Amino acid sequence: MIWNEKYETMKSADMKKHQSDKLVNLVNKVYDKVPFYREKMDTLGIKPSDIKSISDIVKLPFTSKDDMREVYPYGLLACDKKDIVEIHTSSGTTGKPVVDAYTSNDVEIWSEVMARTFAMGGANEDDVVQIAYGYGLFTGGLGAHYGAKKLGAMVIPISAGNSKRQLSIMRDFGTTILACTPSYSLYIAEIAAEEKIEIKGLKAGFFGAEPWSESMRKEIEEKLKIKAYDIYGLTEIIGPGVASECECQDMLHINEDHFYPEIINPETGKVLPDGEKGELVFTTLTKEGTPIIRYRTRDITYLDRSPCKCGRTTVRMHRLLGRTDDMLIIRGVNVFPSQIEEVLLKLENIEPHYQLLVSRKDKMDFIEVQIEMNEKLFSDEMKNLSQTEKMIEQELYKTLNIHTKVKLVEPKSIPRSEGKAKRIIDQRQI
Ligand code: DLL
Repeated sequence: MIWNEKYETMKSADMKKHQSDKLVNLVNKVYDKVPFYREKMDTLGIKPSDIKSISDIVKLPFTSKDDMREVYPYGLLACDKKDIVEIHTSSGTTGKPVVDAYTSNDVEIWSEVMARTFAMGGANEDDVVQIAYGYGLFTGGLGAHYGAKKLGAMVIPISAGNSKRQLSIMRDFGTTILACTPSYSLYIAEIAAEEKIEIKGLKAGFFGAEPWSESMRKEIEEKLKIKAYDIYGLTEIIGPGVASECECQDMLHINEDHFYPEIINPETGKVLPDGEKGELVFTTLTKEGTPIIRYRTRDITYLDRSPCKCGRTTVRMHRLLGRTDDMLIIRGVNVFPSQIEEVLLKLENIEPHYQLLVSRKDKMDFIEVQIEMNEKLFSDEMKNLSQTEKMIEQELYKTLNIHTKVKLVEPKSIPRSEGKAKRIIDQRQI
């Protein structure tokens, strides 16, 4: 089912007109109401009247995470504080958090784009949606909550954690849809196997908030016997609901009537043509509380405007290929953790639980890839572990072109996560 036929199947020329109208309004509004944007535009010598259509967006300045932190907490408000009905923030583990402030209309938009997300994966009002993303300042829990409610489904707002309870609630209430991070869905599957609980009746899962590979999707689909959909979003823009996969499960449709995407070269800031990989940039066309102009996400992907079999016409993005700040440079070679995951999860007798330990010795960088064996490999004393480790090192070399050290570790020895998984331990700064 297409939730919003009008916008999700809009002709390209009509979408451009819609985006142009919204952009002109937005620029006038922020110039008037947000000193931060007015100063940035004045520095570049740009007036709101210079922006006449969506193609003029390239004249506008970028906004970075640091910009947002500098004006914490209320510096980006484009409306009266009394009109804000809810706030969310990023975790703030690497500095001051960034703030997303929503008017009631913004919450309505958020519900709408998340309802589209669930509908894209075949969910409807008959479904029972278990939301195991964290509730609170993190946008995952409440974003999914608003969308599932708007869809008319029954919501189980269980939040993240307490995995045994997740399973009993799932069984007792007949959950059909699971929403959580991909790593947490595997943890739930693992607890089910341990407790010998058969997961029945789930049909789909909506997973995002952290990187995951195609191999991880296969693993989740097999273990939970569901269809697993990739959903993407970020606090600065609205939370989840920015882009998501349809039944084709190959690319993510961007809700471009609300969030205008561009791909830029991260070094030069120049806009790249469709199909070329670069940094994803978003402008919120309709947000009232904290609208953002040309936000540099640091996420790497490319755009595709070819028609999708599902009938939607919205521009699509490839699932994330990495982040500009997640990229490890090891002895001059760029390495993305997702490339490592893709290789590991295709191998037999290992679990989808791994960690990358990055260290520096004598001015040389090294990666140690720690990955769990499954019970079979662990108990099979005839196998020579170091041979298996060498084999995995060779497989990784074929993809990465650098040597890594692989260490097979005992089953269940790598920490599990209920929210975003922490895959990289970088000891180079210590
Ligand atoms: O993670 C919002 C969200 C919640 C998305 C639930 C999907 C589901 P933040 O905490 O601000 O917001 O983190 C945003 O997470 O810039 C990406 O680097 C990463 N990310 C989000 N979705 C995906 C995904 C939420 N599907 C940052 N695949 C983003 C890979 C993702 N990375």
